[in-house]
Amino acid sequence: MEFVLIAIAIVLVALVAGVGLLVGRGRRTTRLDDDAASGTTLTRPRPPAAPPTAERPPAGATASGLGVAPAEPDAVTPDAPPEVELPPAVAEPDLVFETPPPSAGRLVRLRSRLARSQSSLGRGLLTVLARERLTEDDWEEVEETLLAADVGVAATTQIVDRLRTQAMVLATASPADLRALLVRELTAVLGPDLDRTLGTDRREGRPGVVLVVGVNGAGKTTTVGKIARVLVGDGRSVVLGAADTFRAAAADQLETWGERVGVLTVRGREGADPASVAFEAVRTGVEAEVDTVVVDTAGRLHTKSGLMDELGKIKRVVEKQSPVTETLLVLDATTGQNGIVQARVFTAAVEVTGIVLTKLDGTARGGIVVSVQRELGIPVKLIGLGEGADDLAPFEPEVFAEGLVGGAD
Ligand SMILES: Nc1nc2c(ncn2[C@@H]2O[C@H](COP(=O)(O)OP(=O)(O)OP(=O)(O)O)[C@@H](O)[C@H]2O)c(=O)[nH]1
Ligand SMILES: [Mg+2]
Repeated sequence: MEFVLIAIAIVLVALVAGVGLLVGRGRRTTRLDDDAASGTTLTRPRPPAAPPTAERPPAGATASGLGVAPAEPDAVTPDAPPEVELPPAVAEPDLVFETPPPSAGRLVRLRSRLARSQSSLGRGLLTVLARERLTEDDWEEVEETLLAADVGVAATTQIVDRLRTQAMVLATASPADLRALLVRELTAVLGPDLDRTLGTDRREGRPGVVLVVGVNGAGKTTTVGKIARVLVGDGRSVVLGAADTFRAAAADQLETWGERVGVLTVRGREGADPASVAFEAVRTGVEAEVDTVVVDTAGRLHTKSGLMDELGKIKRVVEKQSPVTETLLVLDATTGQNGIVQARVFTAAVEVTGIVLTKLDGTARGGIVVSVQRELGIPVKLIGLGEGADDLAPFEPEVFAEGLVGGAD
């Protein structure tokens, strides 16, 4: 009897040890792609239904053919959370990516999304200006309409002054002429001569680097995803950097955008140093010789000095690899003047070269474009006109003014 019990115990111990070994091996293989040195991971777009793969490529092989060698498995920290599996080294022939439309002409297509501004600003102004003899009260109404649309005091004064000098013309103008006149005056305050070229081109044999900054929820990640699509649509090659390591979901969100158009995302573990992720992203872009690396950042509203430190560090570290060619500040148009106050914190921290105004589809205050540009002295380069993947357009003053006034579609 005793012998039987001992035999059962031995069998049980052997079984437990065997299961333990298997579990251990399983875990080890899923972490093979974890680059413990930098805390970053390279993920290659793959179809959603792709079978999981935890195989390490043969020695000397590179992840996704981009010249980025995965780290040695021995260097993995035991407590590291499981990372995304390494994609197969060979290209998958069945990958189907979306082909976004090119950026040219997007604003013409999207300008009807300015409907909310159009009904309060454009129609309001046209109705008043069409009156037979304009009284002081009428001019005051014009002024109030412009101010209510966030056009700002200086630009409102300019528009009203210029319209008043043309009162004789207005008295006899046809509706079409009136519309044209209003479009012209609005265009004039939108800075038609500002350089709005997006700095995305390769420079001195290195990729262009676009850094995207802004407060919580302004639309940074969405904008980075949409910019990737604009660039892909225009025939450029792109790498994305998920330097928002504050939440894991932020990197997932960005990666999903990249996957749809076949763009690679470099990401870090939650809590990793944002500057090191940005550095890795740009290094990957340099090695792969892509046209542009676009880096998303976290939107925490830091204390001013914290923000300066973090963004400044990201820029400095990135520029060890390649110069930052564009720093875009994303502002939510629905926050109005408040957004301008927030913007000043960022412009003090980094040299912002362009503004992206998002959610213009959700506000009646389209005139915010005018005040943002005037108060910050930085051109609006892109505008967001919806949650759809291709609802981001290069900013064109005249087309925008036409959208505000309406009646052209
Ligand atoms: N209607 C509309 N919604 C937009 C636009 N751009 C972004 N959004 C929405 O705004 C929300 C926030 O966007 P995110 O891109 O996650 O913002 P974020 O700045 O990255 O946010 P954090 O990472 O939390 O700082 C999402 O629901 C977007 O779909 C736009 O142009 N129009
Ligand atoms: Mg984000």
